[in-house]
Amino acid sequence: MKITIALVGDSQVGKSKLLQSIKNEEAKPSYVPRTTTEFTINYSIKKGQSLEVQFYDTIGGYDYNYTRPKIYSKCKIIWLCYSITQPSTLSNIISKWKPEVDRSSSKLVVFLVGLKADLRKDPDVIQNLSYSQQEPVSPQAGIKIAHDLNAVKYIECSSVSHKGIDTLIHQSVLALSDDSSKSDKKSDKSDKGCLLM
Ligand SMILES: Nc1nc2c(ncn2[C@@H]2O[C@H](COP(=O)(O)OP(=O)(O)O)[C@@H](O)[C@H]2O)c(=O)[nH]1
Ligand SMILES: [Mg+2]
Repeated sequence: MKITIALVGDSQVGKSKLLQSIKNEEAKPSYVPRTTTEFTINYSIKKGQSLEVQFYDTIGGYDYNYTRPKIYSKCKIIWLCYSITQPSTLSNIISKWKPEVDRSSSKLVVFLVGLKADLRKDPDVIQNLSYSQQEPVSPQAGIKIAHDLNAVKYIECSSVSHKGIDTLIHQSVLALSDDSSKSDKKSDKSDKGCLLM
């Protein structure tokens, strides 16, 4: 079985860097891929059982409005990505990205992914946001929006500390694997599907 995942969200939220981390590439300091990229990894879900996970990066700009839906149509899972350091990127998930994904297909499994979690307590980030009476997005706000959007899970991660990334992939694989019906029933009872790293 192959699992296909597209990353969607505003520019600069950290989609490409997340994929770089997954690829385990030591990125050169200023290197960020400019084009839509795609790659596959073999993910080991448990001993003796691995499957292929294919990732599609997307570009948030207006110029790519026509190409993104073509990518969604190849995928089973969408990671709706926003930056915890920029509340407007979460608002745009609601106003722009989720509707765009929904127009493409109603069958996609959607995760809400909070990126740059390492910067939530960063003094510079907090100060810059305070100038416009804002603050970094709280876990509770992320959980609520994920719930409102009918996302399968809310997961936070950092491409710098690598926290949360394995959980994000693991939960995505679980959501489509044979065990998913069992584990979903379990998590429905316990935590409404939100995982915070
Ligand atoms: N501190 C921190 N910076 C990040 C993280 N992810 C991305 N960045 C930085 O945010 C900027 C935008 O990242 P990029 O992956 O190009 O965003 P994209 O436009 O969504 O693909 C780059 O300067 C990255 O180095 C993260 O998890 N933590
Ligand atoms: Mg990018």
